[in-house]
Amino acid sequence: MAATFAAMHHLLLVPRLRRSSSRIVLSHLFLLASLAACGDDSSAPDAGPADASAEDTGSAHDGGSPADAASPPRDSGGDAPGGDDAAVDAGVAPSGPTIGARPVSPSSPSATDLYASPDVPYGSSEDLAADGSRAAPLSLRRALERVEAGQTVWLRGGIYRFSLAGDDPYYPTAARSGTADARIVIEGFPGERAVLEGTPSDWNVGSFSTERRSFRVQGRFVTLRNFEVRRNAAFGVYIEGDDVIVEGLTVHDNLQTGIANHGERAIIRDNVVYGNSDYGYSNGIYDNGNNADGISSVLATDGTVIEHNTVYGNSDDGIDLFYGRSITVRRNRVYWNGRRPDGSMYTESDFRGNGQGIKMGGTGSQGNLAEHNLAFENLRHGFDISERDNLDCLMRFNTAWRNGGKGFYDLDGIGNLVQSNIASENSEGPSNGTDDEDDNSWQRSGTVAFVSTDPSSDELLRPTPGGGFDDIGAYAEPR
Ligand SMILES: [Ca+2]
Ligand SMILES: [Ca+2]
Repeated sequence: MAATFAAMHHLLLVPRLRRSSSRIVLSHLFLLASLAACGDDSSAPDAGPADASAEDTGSAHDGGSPADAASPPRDSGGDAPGGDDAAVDAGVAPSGPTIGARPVSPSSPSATDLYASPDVPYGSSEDLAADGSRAAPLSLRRALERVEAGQTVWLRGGIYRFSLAGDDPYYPTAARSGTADARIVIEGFPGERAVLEGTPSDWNVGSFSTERRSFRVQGRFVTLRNFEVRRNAAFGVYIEGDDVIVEGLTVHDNLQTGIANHGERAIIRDNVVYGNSDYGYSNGIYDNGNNADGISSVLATDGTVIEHNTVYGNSDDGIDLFYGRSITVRRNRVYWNGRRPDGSMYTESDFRGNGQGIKMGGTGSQGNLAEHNLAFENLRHGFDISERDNLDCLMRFNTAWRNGGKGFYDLDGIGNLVQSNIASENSEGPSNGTDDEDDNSWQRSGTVAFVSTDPSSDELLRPTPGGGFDDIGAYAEPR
């Protein structure tokens, strides 16, 4: 990690440059990948609040990041930021829990779409002869090479296996771009289960870079919908292009972060992300649990929305916004991070995962918003502004319960605001009691009682009506 650490410290010295250029010139992909891998606290041995010192007095939060205003609920028929609403074609308002992943309605096949089958080997005579119709599907690789703006690639059911070993080392790459009005969609065929599966033993194969060991989305205006990604040797999904939507995916058991976003204005919603872990690996991007988050959005990912995901049992953090700015994190259900996906603890002495539920960013982060999230039973803090110079972060209407650290860990005096949250039964208390806390449960009298503490309940951690707390916390609406 030495080179990465050096790179990190270099970046720490140039936040102003980064702010003036939203896409800082970081052509060195390994660096990007490494940053995504670290995704958090590489600048410090731990998410260590100890070194925190307010060194800036950012302006008070205006009550919501830009992303907040730009992304209404999905009942508008689509909430792609940047005025791309028409491009989101899943027009049915989802049913399901208020907080956490909901079922994502499939889109409708069209005659011009392409079909991919796990039974068609890339470059085979069958693949070369196929026209990509439902009757004559392509290999996934060939479909991704051919797809045009406005087309959907339908993934027929089965397991698509990828490996760097052998004569044709390959993990899937979605390199082609759609447009705002004609996205490229890669979607699991309705009623079937399409699984993209990597090979964990690829973690140390030759000189392949991190992105080569991941399902890589390089194109712009690409949507991934309703399939499964597992057992990649690095990231489950690695987003490099802007304006990407990832929804309805199940992403698990990858050796690095489940969904790692490096693009601007991504929408990451209704995914189930669990069991991603680098524990047992210690080389480069792997650090015995310290680097595999559920979802990360780092560096120049302005305007990204991470909502309605269920994120649990990842070895490092649930959601990590290291370096991220103007990111909205809402209605996510985040638990057991820093623990195994069955909730059991890592008891090994060399385990290094931080285990924060939602980490709101580090040095250079600004204007991030977390609202209506549940974070419970994570190894450490539920919600964390972990490092100095995280400006204008707003955490409101969230609930933290039974986390191993504090409910809310925040730094004072740099424009952050912790408001109208509920914290209950967190091992180290509700918060660290700074001046930027307002009308939270611990600032009221009485004890919070919940309708349900059953993790499978859609009413999990809803305060008992009339109990004095039902106007704050994750289920309350802003007044
Ligand atoms: Ca992390
Ligand atoms: Ca970490």
